[in-house]
Amino acid sequence: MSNVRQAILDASAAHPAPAGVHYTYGTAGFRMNADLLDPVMYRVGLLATLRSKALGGKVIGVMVTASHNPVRDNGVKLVDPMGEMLKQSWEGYATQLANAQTHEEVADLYFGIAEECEIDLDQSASVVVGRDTRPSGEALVASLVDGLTASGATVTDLGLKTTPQLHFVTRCLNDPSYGTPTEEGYYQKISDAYKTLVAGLEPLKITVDCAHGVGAPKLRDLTTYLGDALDVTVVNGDIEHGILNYHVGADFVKVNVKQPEGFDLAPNGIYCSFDGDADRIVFYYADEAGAFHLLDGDRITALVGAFIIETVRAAGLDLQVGVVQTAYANGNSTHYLRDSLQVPVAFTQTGVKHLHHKAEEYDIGVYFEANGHGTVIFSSAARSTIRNATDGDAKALHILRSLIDVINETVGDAISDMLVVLGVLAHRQWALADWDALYKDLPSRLVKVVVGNRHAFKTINADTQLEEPADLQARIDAEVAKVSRGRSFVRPSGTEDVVRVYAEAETREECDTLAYTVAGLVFDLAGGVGERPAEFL
Ligand code: NG1
Ligand code: ZN
Repeated sequence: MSNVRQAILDASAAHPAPAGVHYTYGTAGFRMNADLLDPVMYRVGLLATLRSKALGGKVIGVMVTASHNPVRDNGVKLVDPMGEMLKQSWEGYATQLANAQTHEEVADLYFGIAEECEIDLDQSASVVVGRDTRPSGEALVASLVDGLTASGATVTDLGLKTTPQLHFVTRCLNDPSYGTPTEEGYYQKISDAYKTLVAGLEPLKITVDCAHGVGAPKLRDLTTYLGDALDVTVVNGDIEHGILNYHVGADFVKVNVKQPEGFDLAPNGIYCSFDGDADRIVFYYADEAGAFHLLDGDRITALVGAFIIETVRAAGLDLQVGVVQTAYANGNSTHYLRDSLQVPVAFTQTGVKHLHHKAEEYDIGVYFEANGHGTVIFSSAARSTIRNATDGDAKALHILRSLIDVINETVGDAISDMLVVLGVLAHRQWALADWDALYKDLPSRLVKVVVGNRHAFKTINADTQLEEPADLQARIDAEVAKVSRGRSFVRPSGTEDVVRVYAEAETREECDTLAYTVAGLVFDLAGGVGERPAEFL
C-alpha cells in the first residue's frame, strides 16, 4: 500500500462518518449543524489537495463559515485560484467524498478522482484556510488540516477572516498583480482606492451592523486605514457570546424588512448591515416620520449600474455594461434597469457562482442577489481600456480607475461593496432617500416551507419553474394568473432544509395571498412536515 493511502486511512480513523446523514455540496458548499461536519471537513481537506494538484500546484482557498445561518451551524466551501467558487464539476466529487461510508471508501475515492481527472499525485499542493467567528470553527479547521496534511498539502491557516478576504488572498497568491496576499494588503488596496475615489468630496458617515460577526473586528481594522475619508460606527460587534446573526445582520433585515436590534435609527442617517461572514450587505434608513426604508441588492445594482454606465459614457469609452439578476430580484428593479436605464439584464439560477459566470460575458458585469450578495467585474480588455485611455473626460476616467480598485472582483464583499456604494452616493451627493426614489418596489414575500424531502424539487428556467414534483407548476401558474403583475416560484434551498416560496404582485394583499396560497399548495401536495402554518392558505 502506498504511504499516502496509509496516511489517509490512518487520519480518517479520527473522523468517522455519522450514520444516516446525507451531505450535499450546495449553493454555498456544505452547510449544516456544526456537530455533523467533522468528517466532512477532513474529506474537504483531501479534495482541496486534489484540486490544487489538478491545477499544477496553484493555491486553493478553503473558507469555514455558515454565513447568515444561526451560530450552531457551520459550513465549508472551496475557492478556486482566481478567487472564484469551486468549478462546478468538482461539486459532485465533494458530495461523493462527504458521503463515503468507510475509511477505505474515502481513500478509494481520493485515488479514483485523481485517476479520473488525470491528476499527477507527485505534484505539490498548497491551500489557504480562513474561518469566521463561530465557536465550532477552530476544531473544524483542525479536522480540515488533518485532511490536508494526510494528503501532503502545504497549509497556511489565516485564522479569522471575512469570506471575501479569504477569496482576495487566494487570488493574490496566484495572481500577484491583483494585490498583496495579506489582510493588510486588502485594507491598503481598497482604502487607498476609496480615498482616491472620494478625494475632494465631503466625507460620509455610516453606521454598520456587523451581525456580531467577523465583519466587526475587520471593519474596525479598515477604519484605521481610511482615516478621515469615512466616519464609520461599528454596532452589533459582540463576537464573544454566541449571538451571531441573532435578530441582526443583512439576512434578518432583508427577510423581515425591519431594522436589526441593538441600536436606534436617527432620521435620514446612512445605515447598513453585513451578514455573519461579511459577504452580503443591505442599506436602510428611517425617514422623518420614522418609517423604515430598505435598500437591498437590487437597489445596489440600480445605483452602481447606473453610475458606471453614466461614467463610462462620460469617459467616452465603448464598453458594454450588463446586469445579472436572479428570480428573487424585485420585478420593478428589472423594469427600471431594462426600461429606464436600457441596460441588458440576464437571469441565472440562484447562487453567486451562476451570476458571476454570466457577468463575465460583459465588458463590465454588475451582479447582486436581492439579498445583497454581489459585486462588479471587469473583463481584462475593459480594465486595460480604462487604465490606458488617454483622451476622454479626465474626471470620469479617474472615477473608473479608482472604482476598479475599491471593488473586490473575486466575490461579493460587504466591506468593499459598502465603499463602492458610499463612493457613488458621495459623487451624486445623494442621501439614501434619493437613492430610494429611483423606483418603487413591488410588494414581495419570501416564505419557507418544511417538507419531508426537499431534494424532490427540481427547477428549470433559472429557477422560475418547477419540473418536479409534476403538476405543481400548473397549480402555481393558475394562482399567479389571479393577481395583477403576479409572479411566484418555488425552489429548494441549498443552505437550509426548507423549500422557498417567492411571490410578488401589484398590491401587498395580492402578494400575500399569492405567497401563502402557493406555500399551502407546496405543503399539501409535496409532503409538508409538522403542523401546517396558520398563515398558509
Ligand atoms: P438558498 O438557501 O439556496 O436559497 C441562500 C440565498 C442565495 C445565496 C445562498 C448562499 C436567497 C433566497 N437565497 O441560498 O441567494 O446567497 O444563500 O449564501 O436569498
Ligand atoms: Zn455570507
